[in-house]
Amino acid sequence: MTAERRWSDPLTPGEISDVITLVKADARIGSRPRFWGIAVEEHIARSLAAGQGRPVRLVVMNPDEHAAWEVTAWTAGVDRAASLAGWSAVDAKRPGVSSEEARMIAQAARNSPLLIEALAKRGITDMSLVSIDPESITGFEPADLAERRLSWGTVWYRESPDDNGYARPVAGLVPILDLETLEVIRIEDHGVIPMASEGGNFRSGTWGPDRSVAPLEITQPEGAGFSVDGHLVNWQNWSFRVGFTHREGLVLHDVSYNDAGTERPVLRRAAVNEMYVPYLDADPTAYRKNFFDWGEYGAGPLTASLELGCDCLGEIKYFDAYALDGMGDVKTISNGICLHEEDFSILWKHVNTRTDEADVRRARRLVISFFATVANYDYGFYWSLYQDGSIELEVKLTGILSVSGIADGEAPLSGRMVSPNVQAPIHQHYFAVRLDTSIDGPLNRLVEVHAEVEEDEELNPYGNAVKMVPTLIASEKDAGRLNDSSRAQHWRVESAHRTNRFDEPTAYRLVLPNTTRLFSKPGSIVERKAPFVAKHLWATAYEPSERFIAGDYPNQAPLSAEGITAWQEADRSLDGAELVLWPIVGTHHYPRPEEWPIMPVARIGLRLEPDGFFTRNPSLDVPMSDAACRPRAEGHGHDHSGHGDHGHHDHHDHH
Ligand SMILES: [Cu+2]
Repeated sequence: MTAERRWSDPLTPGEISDVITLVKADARIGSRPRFWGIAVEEHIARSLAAGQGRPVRLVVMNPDEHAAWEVTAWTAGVDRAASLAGWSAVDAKRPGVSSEEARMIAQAARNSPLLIEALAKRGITDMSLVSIDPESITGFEPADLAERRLSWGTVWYRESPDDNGYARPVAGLVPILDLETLEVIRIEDHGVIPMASEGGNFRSGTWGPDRSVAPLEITQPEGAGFSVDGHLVNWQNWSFRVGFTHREGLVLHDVSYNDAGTERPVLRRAAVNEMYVPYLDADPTAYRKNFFDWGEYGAGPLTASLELGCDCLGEIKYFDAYALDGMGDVKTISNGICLHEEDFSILWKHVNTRTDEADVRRARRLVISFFATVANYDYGFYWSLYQDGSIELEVKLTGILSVSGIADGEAPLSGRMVSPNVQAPIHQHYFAVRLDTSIDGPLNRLVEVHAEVEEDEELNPYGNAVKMVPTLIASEKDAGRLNDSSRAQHWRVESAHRTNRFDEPTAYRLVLPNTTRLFSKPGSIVERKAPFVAKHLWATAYEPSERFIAGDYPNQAPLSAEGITAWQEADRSLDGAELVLWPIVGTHHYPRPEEWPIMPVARIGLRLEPDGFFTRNPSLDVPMSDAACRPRAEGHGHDHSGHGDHGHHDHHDHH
């Protein structure tokens, strides 16, 4: 039996199509409308009863009129039929680009005499082996075209239809594309460079026979340890609700821990809010590569179906995902979200050497994940809940490097050779996470903590005394923070309501990895596009209209004008506020030849750990599981401990 639809549940195919049918009946959208980004208005929906119709907003474009509207509407529910509520014009340049729009402009480009002629100069005449990826152009619009809805193209060649589509970049060629009229406006040709001579396939057998690998099976003889009711998940003491949006993909709502019978909220909402991927290379086919992958495309429709290739092992619950495509149809992503448990090595352990007794507990985590395929790159987003009360987000970066052609005998200035005539530019990936915290209730405080020596000699006679210095981040003007792991720096999110037995506010600790900065020149377009990457943590007081860190419509947006740096100017109090944290987790990617032709997974993420939230170690009740430690008959396979990720086969399979 399925639970009744709750406000935070993903939109259903019926809800989406009912609303789109109403929008399509309106004459102003013209004969070839395009759609983008339907989403529930969560701040209104929050107060609705289960099963009621929900308020949504979406964008519809009329490319013939260079017009776009944000439409508000209600989905059908037990209390109402679907209805439209309002239309408000938005700048037609600014809505995100759908995969359908991308396919249309790519086909138009393949038919363009301008492109056919430029490719003929390079000996390419079979246009069916050419692919063009329209890339967002924000900040790099040619001055004479600035009012048009634009894109620029990266051009790729395959030697056969099943060749790696991203192994042979067509160097020096940059088509400027109009997404509305579907025309190649002009082509920049920076000169012919020899095409990559070596292929980039990664199928089994391409570069030699497969190695032999012993079977490794995960068995859960009594089934999964979690329960799912609709979109509500319960596992050990944790519970949360699964959401899914066009912009963010997977969303976790109402993450809560049952502490000996008391439900204690931790997060009201958690999602990866935006990605920014700037390329730091002046090559003519690379310098415009700076993507807001969520705001300019959208995680929802880019979500990969795990039916196409399964990532998870063990007893798995899949959730299908639904997205609105660019033509107004519902795109079903079967098995878009994966929920499963993983063994995670040791939870805690001690050997009493006086008695030769060992106490050890095996750790387990509940993982909910999805993968988004963004053209060449594949990004996995894995949220894990642990038995010790901690929460982790791990981002897995894999797929194919976005490369450029390079002339014979040249060395890349801002990149690395990965194949003959192919260089991979230096670039970065910033993941802007949004955490609506609710540590023991809605009102929280943010405190930054770092280590310092005690300077008072009376208090520190031996010179070794170190104290942890807390600083309240009292208002938004102080709430753009840099990480500094050399000072043991971290943040504490404290309850404004509840204290522990030591009279401290109950709290969770936010730990960010040693992350990166942009390195580019001040005032450069890459910097002005995304001012939020200048800090590692931002905090705001909850405001429903402040949804996305780079603003509602970052595509072709004015630089630096919208998003979190603009919101901070309100300087609202954070001292006992409905706190929203925006950690920026960034990785500087200096490519390696070993990441070609496909990248082994690279990982980055963040951790939330209980910090005075519980009275003591909350995992003392985890029972011993001795079965895992029994020696195998062959005598060589005690325990493959030390790694916990059974989600991937790479480099774990032969110990
Ligand atoms: Cu990368």
